[in-house]
Amino acid sequence: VLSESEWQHLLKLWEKVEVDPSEHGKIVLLRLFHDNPKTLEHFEKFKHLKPDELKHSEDLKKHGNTVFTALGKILKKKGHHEAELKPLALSHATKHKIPIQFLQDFGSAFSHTMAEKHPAECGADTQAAIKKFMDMFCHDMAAGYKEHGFHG
Ligand code: HE6
Repeated sequence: VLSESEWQHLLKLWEKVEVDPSEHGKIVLLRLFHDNPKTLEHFEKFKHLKPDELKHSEDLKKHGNTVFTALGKILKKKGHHEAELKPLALSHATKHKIPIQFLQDFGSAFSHTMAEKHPAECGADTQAAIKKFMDMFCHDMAAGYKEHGFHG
């Protein structure tokens, strides 16, 4: 459970993200694909691209926007995100089949990217809040996965 001050740190950071969600999303996804190349294999539309094509893909920016818009909606619920998480757990468990470990890897890529791009908004307390938020996200996604019989 995050404290009110931890949520405030996250919402303040998110104001920076929202200036350009597609660019933030793209950078985090590129970092994820680099750190764990197995994550890329799940994307039919990206897995055949060469590294240079991936880096400049408009489609990847579009997907970055999709992912970060969803993440922002969840964040703004400050823990009361059941309705937002439900469809995500369903699609990532049954359609995309994404192991929870990959969601954790996404969390690391997200956290590292924020620290790099927004050092002023990413002090130790904000970093700790990001970790708590992503742990909560992964925990709740895992619970949703189980309901669909996926033990990723
Ligand atoms: Fe995924 N995703 N995703 N995802 N996703 C999404 C929101 C995916 C994610 C982590 C998605 C993924 C593989 C996500 C995906 C499609 C993630 C939305 C809103 C949509 C969509 O509606 O299209 C997180 C943290 C959030 C918020 C992997 C790997 C990871 C780690 C697809 C292959 C695939 C797809 O469309 O094919």
